[in-house]
Amino acid sequence: MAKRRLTQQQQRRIQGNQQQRIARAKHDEAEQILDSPEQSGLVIANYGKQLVIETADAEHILCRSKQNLGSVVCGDQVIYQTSEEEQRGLIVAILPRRSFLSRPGFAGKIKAIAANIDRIFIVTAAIPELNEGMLDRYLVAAEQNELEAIIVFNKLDLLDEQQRAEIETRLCLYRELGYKVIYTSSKLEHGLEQLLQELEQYTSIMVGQSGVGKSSLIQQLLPATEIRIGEISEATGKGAHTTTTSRLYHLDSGGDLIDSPGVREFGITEISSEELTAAFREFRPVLGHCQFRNCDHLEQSAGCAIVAAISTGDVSKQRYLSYLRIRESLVAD
Ligand SMILES: Nc1nc2c(ncn2[C@@H]2O[C@H](COP(=O)(O)OP(=O)(O)OP(=O)(O)O)[C@@H](O)[C@H]2O)c(=O)[nH]1
Ligand SMILES: [Mg+2]
Ligand SMILES: [Zn+2]
Repeated sequence: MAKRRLTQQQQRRIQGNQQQRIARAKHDEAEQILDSPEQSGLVIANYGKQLVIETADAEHILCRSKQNLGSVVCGDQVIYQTSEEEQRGLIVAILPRRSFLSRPGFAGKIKAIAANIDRIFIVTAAIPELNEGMLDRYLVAAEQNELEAIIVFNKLDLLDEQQRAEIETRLCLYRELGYKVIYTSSKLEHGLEQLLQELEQYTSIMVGQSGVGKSSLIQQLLPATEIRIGEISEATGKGAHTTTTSRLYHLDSGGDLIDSPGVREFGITEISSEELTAAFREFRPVLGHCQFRNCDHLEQSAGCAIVAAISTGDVSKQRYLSYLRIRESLVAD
């Protein structure tokens, strides 16, 4: 018998039937999972649609999350259910978060970074070069989320005496603001005890530009765990984004530490101008002291208490300029 050619209508019907079958199979699978008991777990890695959960028995299982749950991130405590084979899970709820860190993503979207963290370790380094503008933006994010920020300066081994002194002077500004600054070298295993001390008992995250050595530091803290570390591109002096997904590690000395992928830029959004002003902690003592209640704290604003504090040395010009730049970036959004 000659092979019969299907009409377009028949083809469409077959395709439609197939799609229905796939949808039904997916639905059945979800129903089957949803019949199993609810358990709680901790999200320790996020690979986009797939997440890894640490169960109460310290086992790791691969999960996806139920639709409409929103972003589930590293550090989230979740309720999940497993299929009969117990190999895959479905996250059905996120437990209330005590903190949440996010950054602007593409097309005005907010990219969730981590949840339930207490401390944010902002890692900077000799290479890529220390960038105070970026540091200030991370500090704003920390202040906005009421997280304690600690500044780490890594790759100290790459600097000579004079260069070290110069960096110390630059970071002294931040020490005076009350931020702890830790100098490290994962190459020389320098500063690691101090780092560990600050990490104990807390859930922390390491953030910072790609290639500053976040993963290298974590590797030093967890020698028994294999962590991917990247090469700095010789051409650009920039890292090649080695860590592509956030991952939570348990430290032997207590405390959890999340390694996060480096970023080129760290922008600030979703902050009101009042919140931004208060995020510069040295501005707080003079807030409300401007001559006009609706003062916009610009250099030309008459009777601005912040501008006045620059001339008395209570506010550094550099930080003030950083503040203005962030404000401009908010307006441009
Ligand atoms: N000289 C020197 N090099 C270091 C030090 N720490 C890390 N490096 C090197 O810096 C490069 C980048 O290190 P990573 O740990 O991958 O950097 P990262 O911050 O995790 O980068 P992303 O995952 O891309 O965000 C690697 O070639 C490391 O060997 C250090 O203390 N001294
Ligand atoms: Mg890394
Ligand atoms: Zn003012």
